[in-house]
Amino acid sequence: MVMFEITEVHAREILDSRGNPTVEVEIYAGEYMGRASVPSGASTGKREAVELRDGDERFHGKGVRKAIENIEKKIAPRLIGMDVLEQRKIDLMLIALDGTGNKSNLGANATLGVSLAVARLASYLLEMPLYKYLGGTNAHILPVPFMNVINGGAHAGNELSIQEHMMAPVGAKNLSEAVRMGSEVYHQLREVLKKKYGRNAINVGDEGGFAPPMKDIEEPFEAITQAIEEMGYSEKVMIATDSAASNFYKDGKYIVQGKEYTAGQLIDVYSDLISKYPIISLEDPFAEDDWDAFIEITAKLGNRVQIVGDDIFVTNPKLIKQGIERKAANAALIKLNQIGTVTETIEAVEMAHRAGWNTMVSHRSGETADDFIADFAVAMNTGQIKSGAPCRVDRVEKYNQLMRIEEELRDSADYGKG
Ligand code: 2PG
Ligand code: MG
Repeated sequence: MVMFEITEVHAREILDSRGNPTVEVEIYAGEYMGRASVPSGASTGKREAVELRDGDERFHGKGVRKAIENIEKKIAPRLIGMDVLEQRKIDLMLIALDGTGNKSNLGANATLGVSLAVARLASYLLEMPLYKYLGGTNAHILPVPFMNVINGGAHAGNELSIQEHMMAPVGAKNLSEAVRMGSEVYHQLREVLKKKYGRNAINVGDEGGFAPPMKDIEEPFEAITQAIEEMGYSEKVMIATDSAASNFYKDGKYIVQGKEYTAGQLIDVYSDLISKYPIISLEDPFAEDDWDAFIEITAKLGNRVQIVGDDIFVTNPKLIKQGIERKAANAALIKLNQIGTVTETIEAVEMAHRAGWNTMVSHRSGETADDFIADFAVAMNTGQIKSGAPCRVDRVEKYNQLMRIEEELRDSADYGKG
């Protein structure tokens, strides 16, 4: 049997797309090295695995020296000598060494950095593309890119309550055509916004989408629909949202654009939006603890649109299982750093797929140039990915990697869920 022993582990502090420190890890097997870095969210679910921050005077408390020390002093001695090809064994070792259930001991930023770098090193050693190493011979579906073109909520300095207004070129014939359509609509949208709201409307938010000074819940949908129509893509490019509703939930009420709603009233608002605009997917339409509202919207609208759980499930197989049993959604958002290892993330995806749920692999609002999620989405045949607008290197590098993969797979690739 082939075996590649881990010989050296190194971690350092680098900056993410928001200029905050994050963890980068390098793992060696002899002269070969696998490198990975860890993203970071702004609208985080409270049950996410813990991101360890130093809390001292450096970087406004956001330093990650503790996580790095955990990698070099606690994880490395266990990792050195292990076989790089034993991803699951390594991840189980990380989980056991942490011992907490939410990675609060070692930090999910420490465990994930290691877990990702191990996978990448293994794929180099086997001279295999990462998507094929992780997904096997059937990894062939290029995901529909859900591009966040109007930013709000915690990702922008504007008044919009809904965090993400995305477009999804579902009718493209392949991924590279989807990326082209996405870019074309994005630039058309820039013109639409400039004309209607002036030059300050074309500043961008954390995920590369525009952050215009809009006041009404419908304005972003109107502008995106107009840009899609002007490009002639009405039948091909659809709209999706991530409300990240935990951020506008207070004392049992939802405060959207300054108005208060009960969960029932907010369902009516969503229902109205999906009948007016080509919306196909609603992520986190309600707060992470409001399971009843998730269950109700899934029963009422789940046959018309995809209901995606992000903060409510936090890529945790146990919570996804509950969601399936209680019919609280029909899709799960998948973020590696919410759970902290590659193995647990694979379990989360498989659990969702077995129940007939959709999955969407996701970036975080704080990203690095690391394009791991592109390969991961193909490996898992999720059919959907969100990586922000077709703008800013931290966002487009994932879409660019998907185009490279599509080129490599050629005729054996499929686009979307078919
Ligand atoms: C989300 C993510 C990514 P954040 O809510 O889905 O878009 O945002 O990384 O800030 O949690
Ligand atoms: Mg979300």
